[in-house]
Amino acid sequence: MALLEVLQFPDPRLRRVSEPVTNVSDEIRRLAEDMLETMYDEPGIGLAAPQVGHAIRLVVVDTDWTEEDADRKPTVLINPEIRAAQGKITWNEGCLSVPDFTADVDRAERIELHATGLDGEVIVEEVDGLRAVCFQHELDHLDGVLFVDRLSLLKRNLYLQKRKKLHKAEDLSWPRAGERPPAPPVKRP
Ligand code: K1U
Ligand code: ZN
Repeated sequence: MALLEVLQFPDPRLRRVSEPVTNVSDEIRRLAEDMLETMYDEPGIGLAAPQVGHAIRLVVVDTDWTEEDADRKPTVLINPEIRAAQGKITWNEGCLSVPDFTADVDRAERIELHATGLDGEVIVEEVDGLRAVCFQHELDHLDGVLFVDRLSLLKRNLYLQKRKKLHKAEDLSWPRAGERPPAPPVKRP
């Protein structure tokens, strides 16, 4: 098993629409295992394949686990689809690809999700609350949608400004300890 790099906004690979999985190969099984390891390590309650650079419709979730509770109930979803949705819920969401930012997002309160499991079994889940929110967040990733896209323009701009400030602060502290300072500019004759 291996820890994978989680792509960060604004990486354009997060914006691709993912392709369905047509064959559950050993490679897909290994990727699902690595995604689960990465999700628990980050830590997170979900992870979609595009977040680790694979434009395929594969998602892992575990909405029950906590860092103190070793009891893990991972779910691997291949080609997941939301077949029914009801109600409205507002949830304060985060995203492993959008660090240092959370915001309230409106989602369907209750959904019916259909998918295939790693052994080819049909998965049908009728869920609400955090699990319903997490499924909708992860399925958005498969269509290149991030939770910041679901915010008002005002809130999204607040995030972009915060991000700019953070990056400026990082730039000012460069070069970091141990790093070589930049070469002086080349003088023209
Ligand atoms: O897809 C992702 O980026 C993962 C994301 C999923 C998610 C969180 C909240 C609402 C909807 C979807 C995360 O897991 S962010 C981290 C997080 O919420 C969390 C981490 C550890 C314990 C509990 C929650
Ligand atoms: Zn996310």
